[in-house]
Amino acid sequence: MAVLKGALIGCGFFAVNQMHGWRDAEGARIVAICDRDPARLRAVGDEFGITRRYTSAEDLFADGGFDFVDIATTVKSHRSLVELAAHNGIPTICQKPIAPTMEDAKAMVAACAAVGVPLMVHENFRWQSPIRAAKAVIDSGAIGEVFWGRVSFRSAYDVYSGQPYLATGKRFIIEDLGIHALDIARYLFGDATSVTARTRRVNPRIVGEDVATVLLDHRGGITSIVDCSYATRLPVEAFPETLLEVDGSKGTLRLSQDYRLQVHSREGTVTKDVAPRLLPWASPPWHNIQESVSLIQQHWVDCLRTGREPDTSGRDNLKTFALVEASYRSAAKVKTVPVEEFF
Ligand code: NAD
Ligand code: 89V
Repeated sequence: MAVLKGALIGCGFFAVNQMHGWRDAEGARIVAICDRDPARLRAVGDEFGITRRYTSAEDLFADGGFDFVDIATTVKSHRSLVELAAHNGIPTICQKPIAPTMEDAKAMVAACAAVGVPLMVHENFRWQSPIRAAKAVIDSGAIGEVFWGRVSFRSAYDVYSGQPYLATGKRFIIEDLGIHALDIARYLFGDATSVTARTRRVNPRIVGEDVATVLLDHRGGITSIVDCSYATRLPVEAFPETLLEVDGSKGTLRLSQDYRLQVHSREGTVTKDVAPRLLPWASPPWHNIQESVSLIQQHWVDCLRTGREPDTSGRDNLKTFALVEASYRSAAKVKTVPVEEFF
């Protein structure tokens, strides 16, 4: 099968991971890059040996010569770039969060559906190997029928130095990080029907909320808690680990710091090291996220080749984004919000 050719738009902080992931991917390679900032364009082009370089996405699409586009810009530009890709009939990956509003997100999904091009949101946290190891335990039935869960991300890591825009937005932790944890909750416990959330800003130097606690009611009757914080000073910094607690009718599962997966069931208690691989280009503590970038990008290639809908398609991701919107509405109104309000 011919190798798929990709173009990447947005050569910033995170795109470097995506470029490494594409270099490792089987069946795809990046042939063109675009960034409106010439310095960033040059840095990524030189590092990865890409000679086709554009400062305008319109010029990139006009020249064409690629089978898919990977949009790695920040959220404000997502809708216009995805619509541009749809207009050009190009299968598209878009970084999370899909959009600033549900209205934009739905318009993007509709634009791609109207012309029949696949859209995948780069929602990579569910692709982290420790999370997948936990999912495999749940699916094996070892802990019985799940009735309660917790997805937790608590840290005091300085995310603002690498991603300064995170300190300036009205919305912060739910939109940027909680979105991953909410997606993991859907992945493990099924779709949610209502949301009760509380938020708070602890760091006075940022604009948005840096602490959020969300209670979710899931369709199958599971209750879960998603909690995230960038104001939590722990004896051992946990960034960027997502920790899990899952209770079932026959046992329990705990994914704790340092990637320890403990499964307690009638057969006894087993603790396993489920640390992610350290890819040659990765650097701890980011290697967990970096590995998931490679995995989700390979998933995209495999889906594109077989005509399968990606697990985190735009259509699927509307259900995760609705939880983000519902969390903000719930926190603002101090009441429980049905997720159906967003559909
Ligand atoms: P960044 O600001 O460092 O990089 C964005 C780049 O896009 C910049 O170089 C900017 O010049 C370029 N750009 C913006 N609009 C453009 C346009 N219309 N045309 C061409 N270039 C344009 O941001 P970042 O930290 O790399 O984040 C990018 C995206 O990745 C965000 O959506 C963020 O939420 C997401 N992200 C995801 C993860 C993850 O684990 N999935 C981690 C970090 C960031
Ligand atoms: O995933 C993200 O978007 C990142 C980080 C993991 C640092 O929060 O902003």
